[in-house]
Amino acid sequence: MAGRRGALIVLEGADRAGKSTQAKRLVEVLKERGYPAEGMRFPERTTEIGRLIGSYLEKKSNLEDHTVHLLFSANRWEQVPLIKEKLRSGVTLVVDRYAFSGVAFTSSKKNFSLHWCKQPDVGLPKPDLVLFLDISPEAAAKRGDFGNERYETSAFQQKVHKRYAELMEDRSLNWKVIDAAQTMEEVHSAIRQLSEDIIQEAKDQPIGKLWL
Ligand code: 2DT
Ligand code: MG
Repeated sequence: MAGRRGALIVLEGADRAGKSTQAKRLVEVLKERGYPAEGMRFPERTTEIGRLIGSYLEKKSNLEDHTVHLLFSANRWEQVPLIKEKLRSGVTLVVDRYAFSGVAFTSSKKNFSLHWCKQPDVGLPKPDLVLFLDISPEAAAKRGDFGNERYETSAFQQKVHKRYAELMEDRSLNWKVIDAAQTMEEVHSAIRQLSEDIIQEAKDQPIGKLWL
């Protein structure tokens, strides 16, 4: 029916929680079940801003901490016209990281408040569902070593986990915590069910604004 929009579904969580694998699988299965769906990820490293971020994460360049925070946010804003267009055309978007990663990571640095970190992303399209793939640092470590990118240390990841917990206290967002220590199939079926439910709920509602 005309006018029915797709849902904005975000996956968040620590490294090794399985976000990218689950995002990909969710898109495939939604499509099989007849829901138009596409994946998206942040940072989106292929744009000009994304290349600056990629080089920073790979430690090929250094950027001042506020500056890189704003670049991550700008990297989302530059996709907003596309996000709105897709949702309005009925496509459900499954997004691997969003503003919550932005806030959780930067606010884990010294002298950054949660409040300051949220501001650049205020007004972004609001996710209809935020799936937090929760895994203990110990269980994550069993899945293999961290990589060599910036932020990939267990000390930093533990701070990030605490910041996510603070963000999840915000009841104006539809957070769902998934135990990511379950098998891949169990995690998948949990998020598929929640996603199918939210697609039904969101389809007749306007797109919301984040943190407004
Ligand atoms: P991936 O490993 O998922 O590519 O993430 N990050 C991400 C931020 O610091 N701010 C942000 O706004 C976003 C979206 C999390 C690369 C790293 O970038 C961090 C891990
Ligand atoms: Mg990574």
